[in-house]
Amino acid sequence: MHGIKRRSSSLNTQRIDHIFDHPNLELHYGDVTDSMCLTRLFNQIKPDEIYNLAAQSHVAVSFEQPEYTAQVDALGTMRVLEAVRLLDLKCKVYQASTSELYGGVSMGKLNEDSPMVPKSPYACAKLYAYWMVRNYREAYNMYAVNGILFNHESPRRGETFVTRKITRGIANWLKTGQSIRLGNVYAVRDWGHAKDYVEAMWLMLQQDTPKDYVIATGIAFSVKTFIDICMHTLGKQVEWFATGAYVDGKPLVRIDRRYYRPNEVNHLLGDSTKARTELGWQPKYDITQIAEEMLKEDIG
Ligand code: F7E
Repeated sequence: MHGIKRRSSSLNTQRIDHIFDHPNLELHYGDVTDSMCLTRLFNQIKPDEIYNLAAQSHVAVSFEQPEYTAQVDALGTMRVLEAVRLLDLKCKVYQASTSELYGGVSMGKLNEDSPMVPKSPYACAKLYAYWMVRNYREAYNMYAVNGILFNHESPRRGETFVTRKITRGIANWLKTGQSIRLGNVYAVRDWGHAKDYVEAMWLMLQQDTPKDYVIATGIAFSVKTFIDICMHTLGKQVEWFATGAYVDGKPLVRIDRRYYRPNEVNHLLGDSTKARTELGWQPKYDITQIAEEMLKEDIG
């Protein structure tokens, strides 16, 4: 197995440290903004499967860095597809697409045919990538698929995404009493476990025909409810007010407008019937198990 990592002045491989020395893993420096490097690496490796998970993946940050987000998330995907096409590789390509494409305009369950109304520079860039994958599949008969994944979490989730911010924040609150500053706690997401979703990615590349699939649990909760679930697993009740939340009379959450987004995606709920029927996929983890696992890791 080969991986591509970006050069950084500080170490950035913490999340793969446990497999860093695995004899079957080879890491290469590279970047999806560098097409020559991609072409050279693909030509050298001759991969059977490519998983393009490279992205500026933070929705809020994409409003601050729209051009960079487009370079990586939109044009980066095009560079991957073009490199495969120009080298005439017979490899399969998985594209990390996203529920953000839907924009949260519908309160219903979203499937592969639901309208896409992107509401952030991140979602706009990912929509371009989504269509390029479909176009390369049709125009060049390439095995390229979009996995339209809803939010997926685990103890390895980046610290600035809301679930991890909450589980780390609770661990810190237990130690120091310092509250967690959050934005819109009424936003609703369909949260699954990254382990289940990675299995779905792999399944998508093991089929006879390349197709796009929604991967979701089919159950959605607000950020506020995620906090309630976390505290419930610790045997505590949360009291909510307009300005935040209290536990045992001590502030746990403070609402901070700095974490509101210029355009919010309020509600995302997925329907993964197609993946369940055609891939035989189904999630093994529910939200409580996800919260428990993340808290256990962060509280230690
Ligand atoms: O926010 C709200 C925030 O940043 C979830 C990425 O993996 O999933 C992820 O995108 C919700 C939003 O994830 C804070 O406004 C409130 O409504 O954890 P998140 P996301 O934006 O849904 C999709 C599928 C992707 O493709 C993305 O790459 O929580 N929220 N307060 C907050 N969010 C953050 N980050 N921080 C807060 O303080």
